[in-house]
Parts: sequence; C-alpha cells; structure tokens
Amino acid sequence: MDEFPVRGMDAVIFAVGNAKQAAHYYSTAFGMRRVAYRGPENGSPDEAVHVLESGGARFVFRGPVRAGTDLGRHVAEHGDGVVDLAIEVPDVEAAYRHAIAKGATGIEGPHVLEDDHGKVVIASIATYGETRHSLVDRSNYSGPYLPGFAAADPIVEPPEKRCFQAIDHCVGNVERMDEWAAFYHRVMGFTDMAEFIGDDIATEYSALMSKVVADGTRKVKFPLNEPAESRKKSQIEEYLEFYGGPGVQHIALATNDILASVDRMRAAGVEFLDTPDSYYEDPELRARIGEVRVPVEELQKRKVLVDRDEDGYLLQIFTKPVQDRPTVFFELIERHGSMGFGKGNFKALFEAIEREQARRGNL
Ligand code: TYF
Ligand code: FE
Repeated sequence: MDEFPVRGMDAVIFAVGNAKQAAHYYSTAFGMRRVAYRGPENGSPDEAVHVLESGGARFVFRGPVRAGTDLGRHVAEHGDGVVDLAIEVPDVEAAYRHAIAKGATGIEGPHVLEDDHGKVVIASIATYGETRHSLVDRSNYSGPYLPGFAAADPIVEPPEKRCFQAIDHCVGNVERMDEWAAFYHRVMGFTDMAEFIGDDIATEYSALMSKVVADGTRKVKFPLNEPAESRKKSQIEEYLEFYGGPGVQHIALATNDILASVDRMRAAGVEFLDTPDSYYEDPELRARIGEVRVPVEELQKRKVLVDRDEDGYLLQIFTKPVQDRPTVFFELIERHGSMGFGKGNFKALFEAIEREQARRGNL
C-alpha cells in the first residue's frame, strides 16, 4: 500500500514583488491564462494573488500590497521565488498525520475552506529553506482556484496552442542533498529515481551533486541539488548566496511541441541558454541520439538539447534566470519515452550555465 498517495502537483506558488506584473509576464511570455484573483477588492487586504494556468499546470503569484507583511519580508530577503510546491492528495488529513508522525514540521493543520463552489481541504508542512508543501484536496470543489478567489479574465488572449501543459518536475537547491532525500523518503514515502550526479561527475565538470526523489506513480518528481567542491564556484553556491538559503531552483514544464514553445517564448522576450554548434556537430552525440522527430538542424537552430536512454528520448531547453537575481529559472521538456532528466546533457548544460555565471562575475 502507498503510505502517502498523491494525485499530482496542485500548484507552484510564487512570492513576488509585484504580482500584477508577474501575472502579465507569465501571460504574455509563457502563454498562460489568468483564471482567478484575490486581493483588497475581495477579502485579501494585505496581498494580491493572481492564479494562472496552462493546461494542467497552475502558477499562483502572491504580492504584498502594503508595508510590514511577512510576504514583503520574504520578497525583500529572497527576491521573487517559490514559497510553496503544493501537492494534490486524496486525503489531506491522512497525509498530514503521516507526515507529522514521520517528523515533518507542520505549518498549518488540516482545515476546510468553503464557498458557493464547494469545499477544499488544505494543510501544509515545511520543507527546505522557507519553502513549504501545501497538501490539497480539491475533489469537492468547482471554483476557479480556492474558496475566496473570484474568477478573473485572461490578461491577454492566450495563444491557440499552449506553450506547456503540465509541471514535469520541481528542483530544489539545498545544502545537504542526502538529508532532504531522506526527508522525502521518510515523510512522503518517495523513492529515488535512477538519475544521479555523484562526486565523480561533480568534480569533473558539474560542481554539484544531484538525486531525484519521486512518488510511486512518478507524477511528482523532485530533484535535489547540493553544491560540490570543484575548481570553480558551484552554480548552486551562487543560488544559495543570492537567494539567501535553500529554495526552488527550476521548474520543468512539459510540452508536446518544444520547437513551437521556444519560438513563441523567445519572440516574447524569454531568454534561453545558448548551446554551441559543436554540440550538434559532435558525431558521438549524433550516433547516440539516433532519429528524433525532427531533423537535428531544427533543434540546433533553437539550441534545444536532446538526450536518449533505454526507454526513449527527450528534448529540453533551459531559460536564463527570470528575475534580476541569478536564482529561479525554467526548463521546457518534451518527453518521448525517456523518464530521465537529460543526464547526457549535463556537461553541455553546466558549461552553458557557467558561461552565464562568468558573465555575472560570479565564477
Ligand atoms: O532537473 C534536472 O535534473 C535537469 C538537469 O543545476 C539539471 O534539469 C540539474 C541541475 C541543475 C540544472 C539542471
Ligand atoms: Fe530539470
């Protein structure tokens, strides 16, 4: 029996300096649709909250509207960032009880929120840094987000074809990877996935160690990164310094047409990491990846990376950090069978990240 059943990701909740403008950016640049709002006009005097969706992916942007709030303190300390990786579960009461019994720190016990659209049960527990996991059961709710939220119009007309339709994985940067992996094993019954960056790869080129924990159904996947000693300053160190501690590093978004998504997002001003032409011209890579659904030239034109394993292949690309601080970024991922995270791309990817680190003067 699964000791901690989950339905999937419920939402990624961001604390930002200006939720109105963040909602605009994710609407115009990421093609998301605003669906709900709560603010001073409807019962939330201290913060404005905009809820955006793209298919099954939900982002929530919270911004302080007055001085002296804890949300404002969070933004001052960490900059724009992720405060909550909310997980949908079938039984909040049972999930919370299990987590607490296994040593998790409770932030809010299970409680019911209700309005005309039904009810939602919600609780939350602490994870790394100031990040939390809300546990949400919305199976008896038909409103646009949570009780208290009003339906809101899209900010701009969303594109006919969405840029992404689900949250594929959410990555945390922590100081001690093994400690947090053990936390997810113990508290949520998550298990390790195959992909692992150990000491060997770390010292050679990545300057980080990484392992992936996931629920039994592999719907919720949380890679965890830790800085490693190497010749250079770790990109994870850079994050921890600028974020002011552990936190969410990147959110990977599942798309079924990465070429169209990249074209649209680039045209809207989203910056992606560069990949040198030598990556695509490498005969070893060509041999390893074999046939993918488009000519390699189409990937090369857009700097999309490709990786293959025994189960299939994946296409992926990474944005640069999306705020002034070198902290949170996004990944687009198009999976064709592969359940991996792009292990074969780690070298090329980390070199690209280090070029950006050097440009910022942080290498
Ligand atoms: O999620 C992953 O594991 C991949 C690769 O700092 C990765 O996207 C790992 C660490 C990192 C950036 C990307
Ligand atoms: Fe990733």
